Amino acid sequence: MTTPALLEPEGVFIADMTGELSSSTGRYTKRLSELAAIYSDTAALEKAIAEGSDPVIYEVVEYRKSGSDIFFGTTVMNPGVVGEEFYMTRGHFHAQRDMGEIYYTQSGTGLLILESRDGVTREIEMKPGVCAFIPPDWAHRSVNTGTEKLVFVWCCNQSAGHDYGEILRRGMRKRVLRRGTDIVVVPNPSYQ
Ligand code: PAN
Ligand code: ZN
Repeated sequence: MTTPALLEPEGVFIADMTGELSSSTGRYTKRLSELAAIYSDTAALEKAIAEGSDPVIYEVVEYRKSGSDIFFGTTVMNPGVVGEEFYMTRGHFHAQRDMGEIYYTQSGTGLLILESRDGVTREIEMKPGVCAFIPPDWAHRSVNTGTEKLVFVWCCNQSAGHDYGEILRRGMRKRVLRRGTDIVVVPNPSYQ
């Protein structure tokens, strides 16, 4: 057996309010128009886009080194709603069903919604200092319920992969809505 080459250790500074990494290897941005399928209020979504604003909902910045088992990065979510529904990520299961993840919130507030394949749902509050443990085989979606950016650091195995298909097709069982000044978690009426 050959010994793998040693990788160089590195301290990466993560700016708590912007999620920017002092050293990063990739990034992507998701705008509202790319996420149309996940919001229930199609009229509100079309109106926002027709009015010329196709806001950035979130940005993901990653630090990934070939030859390592783990990698990490940040997700930076803007505040806002589509109709009553707070800005959220697509949500996914990991393609590798035995691989979990952690989400450590650096700034802002939100809700991490999770569900198992057989329909158990959970919510974990996201706020600075909370490290959410996402066990293997729980679908996970983050929702910015605050008025500031929600910045969290995630870390998982590079092989974990994303399985978006199931959540895109049928949605998640719970939705997180703004009702006046309240944040409410309600069953998803269009869940199939
Ligand atoms: C995160 C997510 C990131 C964006 O890095 O990929 O927050 O969410 P979606 O991928 O659901 O759009 C993660 O959970 N990686 O496994
Ligand atoms: Zn994940």
